[in-house]
Amino acid sequence: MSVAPVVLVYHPDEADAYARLIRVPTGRDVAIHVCTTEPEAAAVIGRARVAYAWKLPVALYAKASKLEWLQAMGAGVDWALPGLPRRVVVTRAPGIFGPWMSEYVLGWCSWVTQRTESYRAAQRERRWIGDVVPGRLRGKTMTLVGVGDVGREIARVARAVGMHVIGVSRSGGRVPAVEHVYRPGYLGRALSAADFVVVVLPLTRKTRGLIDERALAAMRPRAWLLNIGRGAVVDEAALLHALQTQRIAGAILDVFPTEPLPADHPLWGLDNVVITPHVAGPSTAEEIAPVFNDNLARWLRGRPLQHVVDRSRGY
Ligand code: OXD
Repeated sequence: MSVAPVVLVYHPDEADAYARLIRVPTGRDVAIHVCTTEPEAAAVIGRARVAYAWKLPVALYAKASKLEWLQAMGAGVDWALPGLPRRVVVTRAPGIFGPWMSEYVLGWCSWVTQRTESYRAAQRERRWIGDVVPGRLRGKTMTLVGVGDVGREIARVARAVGMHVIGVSRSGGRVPAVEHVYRPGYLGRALSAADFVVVVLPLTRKTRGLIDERALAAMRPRAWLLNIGRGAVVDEAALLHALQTQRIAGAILDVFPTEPLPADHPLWGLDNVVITPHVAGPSTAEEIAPVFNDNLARWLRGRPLQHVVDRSRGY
């Protein structure tokens, strides 16, 4: 009698919701274990051949001797790779986060150009500020540092409102809706053209600290930086300095090297900074389920998985 392969579903808050949406192809069987804590997962990981997880504690890897495939529930996989045995295939969920993040980006860019803060402040004081007029996104330039599946969707939406879009990528290859894609060696040139710089890079050895003092110095003083990728891609001390000295106009920050951002962090106090708590691209069980279910069917049939992370690149 063959034993049903063990699938470990791990999420500290929503493991049940993810597990409930798993669809096993007719005629196949899997044993689904729902875990919300590390001790629960530790009791299963030694038998699990599949992990469907939100930030599976890496301490479990030492016991994961049967693990063959890890499906990440979030956008990034930087948490998953260090220490994970090479034989484990890691898969992502592309296509899910771009629509969320493009609304976030365009929303906050409009917040800047529409001078939302000024009108709201004036309203609180019952003041009619007819001399303050909004700007437009049309004709402004967005530089996307990172043009993977999320960056491409942001480019598409930004183009649709008439923005110029420039990109930076490892290969410098053409991307739809992006007027010019620069290689990292030309980062400064790409940044110097922007009204809005959007950092949407995964965290890898090559991207850590990429937006450093020099990169920030290349930005125009009226430009805004949006970071929705990973906090550590931006040199936080350099950014803080650029913001405090108004070297750049401001920043919209969703991600930070330390999360939650400590309450005494100086970024909280800056008027030209918007802080959101890592919410630009939320994961929902409903959206990730089809990606997982399609791969589960493939895995059960011994077929190649989709959206496999390139371990040498780190994304
Ligand atoms: C992440 C996410 O990977 O928010 O951090 O999805």
